[in-house]
Formats: sequence, C-alpha cells, structure tokens
Amino acid sequence: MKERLQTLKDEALNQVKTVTDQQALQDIRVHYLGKKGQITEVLKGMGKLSKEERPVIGQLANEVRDVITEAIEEKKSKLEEEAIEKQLQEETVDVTLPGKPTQVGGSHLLMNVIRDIEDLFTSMGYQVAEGPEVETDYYNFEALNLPKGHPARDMQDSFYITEELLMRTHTSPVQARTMNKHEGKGPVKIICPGKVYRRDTDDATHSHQFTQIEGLYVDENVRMSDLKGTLNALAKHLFGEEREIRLRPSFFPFTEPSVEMDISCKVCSGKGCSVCKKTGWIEILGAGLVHPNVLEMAGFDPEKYSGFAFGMGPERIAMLKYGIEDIRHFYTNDVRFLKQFHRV
Ligand code: 2U9
Repeated sequence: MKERLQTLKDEALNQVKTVTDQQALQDIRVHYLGKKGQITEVLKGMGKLSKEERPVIGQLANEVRDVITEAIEEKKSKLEEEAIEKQLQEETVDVTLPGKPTQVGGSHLLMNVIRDIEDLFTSMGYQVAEGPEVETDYYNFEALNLPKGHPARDMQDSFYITEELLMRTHTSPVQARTMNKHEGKGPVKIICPGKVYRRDTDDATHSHQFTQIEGLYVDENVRMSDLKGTLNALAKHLFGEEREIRLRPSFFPFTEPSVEMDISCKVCSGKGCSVCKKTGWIEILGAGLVHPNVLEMAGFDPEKYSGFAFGMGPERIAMLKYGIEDIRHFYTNDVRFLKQFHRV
C-alpha cells in the first residue's frame, strides 16, 4: 500500500506539472481525490489493513492527498496567472502603433453650397421652404404664368406621370404654394432648395435630375434695387468680397422685368479668359420682379404688393467655385471625387 501511495503521488504530481489547462487539472483532481479517486480508493482499502499499519498508511495517505491537493491548487493559480498574462498580451494595445484609419464621411459638396446659401438668406430673415417633387401641372406651370400650351413649357421638357402630375421642373411651385398659404398677406420671404427633373440627356453640363435653389421676397414696395442689393450680397458671400456683379436684361414668364446676373470672372478678374469665354463675366443666376399675373393667381393684389425672385443651380455654383468640369461627378458617388470637398 505504501508503494501504491508513493506511485500515485509521483504519478499525480507529474501529471499536475505537465497539465496546461484548468479542465485537465480538474480531471486530475477528480481522478486522484474525487469520490471514486485513486487516493480515496486506497483510503477505502484501509479496512483490510492491520491495526498497526492503519495509522501509518492513514497518515501517509492524508499526506499524499494534501501534497497532491496543494500541487493542484498551486498549478490552478499558476494557470490562472498565465491566462491573465496571455489575455493582457493579446489585449495589450500598442498605442504607438498607427490607428486604423476610419473612413469619416462628410456632407456632399452640393449640400455645402446649398447650406452656404441658406445660411446667408436665413441670416437676412428668410425661411427655408420645401415642397413635393411630384408636382401638379397647376403649381409647376399655370401658377407661374405658363398656361397650358405655352411654348416655354417645352423649354422645360418634363417627366409627366399623369395628365395633371409631373416631376417638378423647378422649385418655383414651392413659392407659388407658399404664397397661396399667405392668403394675400405679405411679407413672404423664403428660400426654396430642392431636386428638380427635366427630360434631358445627361452630359458634362446637363442632367435629367439636378438641384435648384430659388428665392422669393414679396411685400409692399419691393423694388429692383432690393433685388440688386440682395444678389450683390449673394455673389460676395459665395465668390468673395472682391466680386462685382452685372445684371443683363432677360426674360422669364414668371418675372417682369427679368434679368440674368453675372459675376466678374475670378480667374482673370474680368480681363477675359477661357473660363469666362473672354468676356470677363460669368453668368450665375436668373431673377426678376414677380410677374403681376403670378402675384394675382396667388391671391396677392399687384397694386399693393410687389416682389422679387431668383433662381440658380447649386451644381453650376460648385463647378465654378471648384473648377469641376463634369456635372455627373455630383451624382456618380465616386468617393475619390466626393472626399475632396468633405466638410466633417
Ligand atoms: C415665383 C415667382 C418667380 C424664380 C426664378 C429664375 C429666374 C431662373 C434658373 C436658374 C438656374 C433655372 O436651374 S436653372 O436653370 N431660374 O433663372 N428663377 S426667376 O422665379 C419665380 C419663382 C416663383 C412664385
């Protein structure tokens, strides 16, 4: 029995030394010290021993059990330490290592231009108004002095959905809707950004869907000089304090008189270059005093009220500001293009 205990002890201690995980260690504990463990079996065999041998073997068996128990406890805490150390190693972050670049998104260039313009006009007391992209023929055309069959309708070749519904061709219907809501009482001071649609073949300067931002100011005694002052502020806000503007006569069915606004070319400061086609001036937007028919149809008395309106394309503004050659860049979502203009 003594040798048996000795063998078991050496065997157990050897296994405890070589074991590498808690589960296997637990199995050793059960195998030797468990209810049916080797040592326990020996102790159960004590009955067959002589009364001289019993205390000796008993004591030896307890010593062996204690030695094995202690060795197992020691190994257990050693394995726990190793596990923590390993975890620390694995989880240690070498802060000197360069971080993984996270692709930070940013606002779209067109949104930046639209926000710039909104910021200027909201700072002048305008409100941002929006409306449906699927518009009625009445608000997209009739209310803007473009009665059925009016030739100018063709200029804005449209995506009709039904006889009466189409994808809006400009954001002007938003102004017409807003004026109606005012039931003939001024002032109306709004800026209307949004997507518009025209049946056009996409190329470097045309797209079947693009953005527009229009503005409207209706009140008593609104004059051309108010429009000019407002457009001057806009040009300087977008293209720099040193920019000059020029107004040229033009025609739009919904404004009379109508103008187009040019800014002095910032590439050649007006001397003439390829960008401004040697004119020194670059056309930016169209504008005018709201046509009395449009005021009337919206319930405003043209004798009492007058107003100005303007419209521009944010794509055109962005292409001029950043020298972008192809309008399709705005829509093809090429991150190499977009991230050049990120505003985080
Ligand atoms: C109402 C009354 C008048 C909006 C106007 C323009 C001139 C204009 C073009 C700019 C670039 C269209 O996208 S574009 O090609 N727009 O030149 N827009 S006046 O006039 C209005 C609008 C609404 C009730």
